[in-house]
Amino acid sequence: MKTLELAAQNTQNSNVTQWVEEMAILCKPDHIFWCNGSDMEKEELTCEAVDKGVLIQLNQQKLPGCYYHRSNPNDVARVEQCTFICTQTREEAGPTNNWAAPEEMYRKLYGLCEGSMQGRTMYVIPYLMGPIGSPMTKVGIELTDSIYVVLNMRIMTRMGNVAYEQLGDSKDFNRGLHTMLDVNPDRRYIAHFPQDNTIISVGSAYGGNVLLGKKCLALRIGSFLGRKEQWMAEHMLIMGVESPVGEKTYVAAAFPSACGKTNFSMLIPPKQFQGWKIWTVGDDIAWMKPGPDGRLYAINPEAGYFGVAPGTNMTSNPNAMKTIQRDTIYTNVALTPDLDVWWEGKDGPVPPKLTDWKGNPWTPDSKEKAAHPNSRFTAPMHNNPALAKEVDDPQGVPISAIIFGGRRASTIPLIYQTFNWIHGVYVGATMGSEMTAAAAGTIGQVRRDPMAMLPFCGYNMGDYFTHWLKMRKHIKYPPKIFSVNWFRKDDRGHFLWPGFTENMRVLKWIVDRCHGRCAAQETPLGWVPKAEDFDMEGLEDHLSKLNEAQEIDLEEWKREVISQDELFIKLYPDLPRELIFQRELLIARL
Ligand code: OXD
Ligand code: MN
Repeated sequence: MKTLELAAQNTQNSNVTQWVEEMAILCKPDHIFWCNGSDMEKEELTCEAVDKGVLIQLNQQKLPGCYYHRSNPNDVARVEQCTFICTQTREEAGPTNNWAAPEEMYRKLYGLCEGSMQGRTMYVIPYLMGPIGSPMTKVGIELTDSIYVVLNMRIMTRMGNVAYEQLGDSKDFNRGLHTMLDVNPDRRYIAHFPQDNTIISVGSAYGGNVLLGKKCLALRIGSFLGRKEQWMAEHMLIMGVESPVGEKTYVAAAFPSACGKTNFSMLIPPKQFQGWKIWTVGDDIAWMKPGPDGRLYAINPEAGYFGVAPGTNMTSNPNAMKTIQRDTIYTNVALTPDLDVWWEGKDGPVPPKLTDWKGNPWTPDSKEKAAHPNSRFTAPMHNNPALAKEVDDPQGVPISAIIFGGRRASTIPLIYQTFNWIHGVYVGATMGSEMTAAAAGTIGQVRRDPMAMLPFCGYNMGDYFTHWLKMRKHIKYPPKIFSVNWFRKDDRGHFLWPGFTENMRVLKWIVDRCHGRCAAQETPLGWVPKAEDFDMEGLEDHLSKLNEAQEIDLEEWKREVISQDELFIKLYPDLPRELIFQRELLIARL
């Protein structure tokens, strides 16, 4: 490390410079590169990444400003088994997290980091999670030896000197250290030290494990800080629903990874909904805090989308297709001979020849998928034609409805409204979903994923439920809470609801309920739409399927309640009694 490079820093904040110096002494990089977030810097780093073979320049006529990256095939998803919450006690992390004692984990990881950046550059990435100047925004600094991480962080966050400006001379910033080592799964750890506001990630280069602002800071550390500071960090999209008369209603929705949050947040209403418009505030994460007017306000801490490519097309998400036409980094998709991108479920015919995500020749006869099922695009939110202008508003948007939804082939109806906040917390807490490719694991198996936060809650899940219950006291006008399931199937395995654009019909009912514009029918689960209030104009052929999608099968529900036991028993010592009572009430209603 050269003194000269420490002098080239862009901040006078000695809390930052001292920590960077300490980490540089540990990791021993050949160079330190202080990112400032400028366009010139982006160009310089992109050229370097191309020269080094980290990025491939895509066809610039078709995809201006777009690049391609192939990850190590052993490193393609989040690895929950390597993710640790290192609180002082095991109880604070709770039974749903891997726990290690902080001292022990620091020792192990600093050991692995020792000299890990020799022959490499350490990039210092200052970034903001949240709009500039927002009291909810947090500052993070990530040190990494991956140029791919720098270029992705530049899209996913407000990155550069702007973060030093917000930080001033404070020491209140997240310290993130990332080093790839030799990208070996045996030496892969994503460790969080919530009490120190610190993250250390080693041995991976996959987005969710290494873009430390996203899952690590905005959710795991964020949820921990949220409990301490009376706010909520949630795995939720945020959207604005504008009616034909210009009324705007803001909705947040939690679905597990790869269950369509990005698609839903960018929805284009069907033609029968003339004058309705959806505005995207965020597609993955919401930070929510009670405002002075008694409502719950949300910001999207991110500045880009790290979306799943397969299945993205002009039907599922036209706005995403437009968003990723330029200035996008693609990871692990397939390539056409003219350096365009392709993935399973993209529009148009399957190309006769491709190079697959591993770099091998691929034809439609090939047995394996051309794009990895968890291949991704990283795209700036400002490319989204439906981007809400409020996205940079420091005070955020007031949330009227919260939606919980999983991927469930049976049991869970298309839509119902919970009776009240506590009941809503119970429904969110007992959410289940079939597993997807976003995390390494058994695809298709149903697992309980409370509030879609199972892999992202930075402390004891039982205490997290208590935090949700307590927040009610601070929100005078709480959002109404709904449950949705776009994925229910009939006996022959066909989806009962067409989904995508048609989800607008469900959303409109939710908005009408928020404004008290329609009554609803009471069921054992909650309130469901009356036929006359649920707009099926143009979709009349689907009426019988809608009824099937709304069916409440008491036998299935008894099994559902019994299967919740697994989670409840696991969390029992810290489970708020209110949730146990809610379960009793549901059983009684059933
Ligand atoms: C994501 C995830 O990448 O949830 O957003 O895995
Ligand atoms: Mn996510």
